[in-house]
Amino acid sequence: MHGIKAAIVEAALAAGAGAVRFAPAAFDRATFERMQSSFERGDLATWAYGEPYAQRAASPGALLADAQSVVCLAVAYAAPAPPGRAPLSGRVSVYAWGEDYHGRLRRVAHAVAEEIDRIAGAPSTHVVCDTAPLAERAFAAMAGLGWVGKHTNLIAAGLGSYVFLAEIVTTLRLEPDAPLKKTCGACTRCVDACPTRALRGDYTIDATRCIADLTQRTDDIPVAWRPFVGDWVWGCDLCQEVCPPTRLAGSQPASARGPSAPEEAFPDLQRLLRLRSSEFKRRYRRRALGWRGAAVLRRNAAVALGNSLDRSAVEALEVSLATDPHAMVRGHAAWALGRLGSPRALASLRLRRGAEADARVRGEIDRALASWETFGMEAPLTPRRNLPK
Ligand code: B12
Ligand code: SF4
Ligand code: SF4
Repeated sequence: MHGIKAAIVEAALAAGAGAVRFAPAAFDRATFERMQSSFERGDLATWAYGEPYAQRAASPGALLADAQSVVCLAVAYAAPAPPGRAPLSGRVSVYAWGEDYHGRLRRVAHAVAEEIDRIAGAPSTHVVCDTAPLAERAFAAMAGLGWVGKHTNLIAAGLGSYVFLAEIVTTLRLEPDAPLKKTCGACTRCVDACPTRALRGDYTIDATRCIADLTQRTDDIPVAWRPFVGDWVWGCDLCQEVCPPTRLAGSQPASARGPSAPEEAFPDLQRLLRLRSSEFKRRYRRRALGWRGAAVLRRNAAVALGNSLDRSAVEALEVSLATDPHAMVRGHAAWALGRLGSPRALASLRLRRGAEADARVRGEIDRALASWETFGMEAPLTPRRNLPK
């Protein structure tokens, strides 16, 4: 048994995993109940998860008949940010820099699965990388790979929380490792750093207000949350940036590959706002931030430009409001112009009010203008050609 586990660990480390531990594959009631409670609170409302998902997520046996063990892998992804940052640039979360991480994760996990199948002498594995209904953090915690922190990410011992998780569910019976006895103790840094108060401090999250969720939803970002999204155009790292064990771990040598271009970490927002399908296919389709399509990225760029409060963004937003083919993007451009609130921004909102065909976008324009009118701010009624910035 120990020899088999040692061989699996060796194969996993050789393939690029930072840590490997073993959990039992039995249905786990505590995981089911934790998950159910979070669904009942509405924490995952944007994901349409329900009780059947919670049942499956707590049952590795639902993925592979006669499953006995779950081999849990942590793959480190911390990387140094490129130096320097241009004005009017947005931020992309570290996990989404470079090639889509699913490819890298699958390569590591499949190499381990092959070794397990070789040891078993027959196919005996099912690989899980992010997309399957399995409570990956819960099984990783059970295996003692790390502990779930108050930011709800798994903090892997010695590696911190900038780790992806992958699992190999197998019919091989492998002795489970013990969970760690660690908790966050009195620390609340992540809770205090979260701009939307998504983290409650009791190891749960209201994901509907998490910036990572807001930037990847395919419908409107609720108006109340837009200012808090700040300059993030994909994901958010604020709660992990302040996390002491994650900071202490730093960038692991195996993954200390910064983005190949600063644009990956800090994209030019005005360029992103113009992103159309041919450039999207070339630059983003194979990256983690591409999976929701180009319009979602343009919408996020509009929100970040509004949050920049930088009047030099007005012209790009005017063009977006007048020409973007997607009503959602035009609506968020209108919001952003309202947030910038310069005379020229308000004038273009008034100009577009009459020309806009979509009722929802007109609603956004009205709201953007009303927020200034309520406070008695005067915007020019007639837009002129050479308006001041
Ligand atoms: C939906 C989803 C999201 C949603 C919701 C996140 C959430 N916290 O639930 C959103 C879009 C917000 C999101 C954001 C991010 N995500 Co995400 N996401 C997922 C996904 C697909 C499902 C998560 C899920 O089921 N959530 C529902 C909750 C209730 O379940 P849970 O998170 O598994 O929580 C369980 C544990 O916390 C456990 N637990 C809690 N306390 C304790 C205590 C003990 C003792 C034990 C044993 C267990 C335990 O019980 C809970 C219920 O079972 C997983 C992949 C997967 N299949 O698991 C990736 C995953 C969780 N995401 C991941 C990443 C990297 C991120 C981001 C960091 C990306 C980013 N920078 O923007 C952020 C982090 C935001 C945050 N603070 O959580 C990684 C996390 C890696 C890690 N180290 O934990 C995962 C595992 C993907 C992967 N395969 O690597 N994500
Ligand atoms: S990822 Fe950002 S918004 Fe989400 S919980 Fe962490 S700090 Fe809050
Ligand atoms: S910042 Fe502190 S409380 Fe939050 S996860 Fe890290 S150690 Fe835990």
